[in-house]
Amino acid sequence: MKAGDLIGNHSRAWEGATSHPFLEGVRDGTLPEGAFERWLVQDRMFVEEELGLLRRLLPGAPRRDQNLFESGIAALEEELGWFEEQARRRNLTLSARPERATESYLRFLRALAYEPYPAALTALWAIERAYLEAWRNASPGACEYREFVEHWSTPEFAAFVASLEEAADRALATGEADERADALFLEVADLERRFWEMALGEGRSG
Ligand code: MP5
Repeated sequence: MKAGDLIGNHSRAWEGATSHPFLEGVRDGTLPEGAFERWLVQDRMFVEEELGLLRRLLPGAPRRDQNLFESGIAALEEELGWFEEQARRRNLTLSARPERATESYLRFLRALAYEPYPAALTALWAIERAYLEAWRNASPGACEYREFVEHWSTPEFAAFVASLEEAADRALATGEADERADALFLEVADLERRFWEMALGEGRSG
């Protein structure tokens, strides 16, 4: 199996992850009040946990993939600083509680390090590819959100996602982890959709 096949094999689930009223709101500037800020605060928690995941996966990765993890870690560290700066500019407090959809995603990220490497890498690729497509779908974005659309639309980010896909394809080549990779891909698609729903204020906890 190739990682990219998963998108066509699960096109409805993928559509749910990458096209959403939240993204239409970003594009048209019609988001309900508070939705973008909620997404921002919750997504910073996601990025912090994702950084932990990359650090945990790095030592067990094949030598030829280690560079990819190192550049991913550096990019995520920079991104965390960027999120914090964005929050500061908007006077948002970063100490909020994780929403239910965020909790589910954080739990998923923590468990990924225990999955077979090819399946974990496929999930990581799906996570990044989802944001690449989702934010492209919001392009060019209303002016107050444009910086975010651009952040996940750069050629560098697209190249990183393509490198993850190549690495996932190499890792999947034995076929041994295909079933697990397929299941994790579907989980990512569902978690992504739920994250957008949460940002719009649906399915919130407490
Ligand atoms: C990403 C993200 C992309 N920031 N948040 C969610 C919910 N899914 C995917 O990850 P990155 O590392 O910020 O590009």
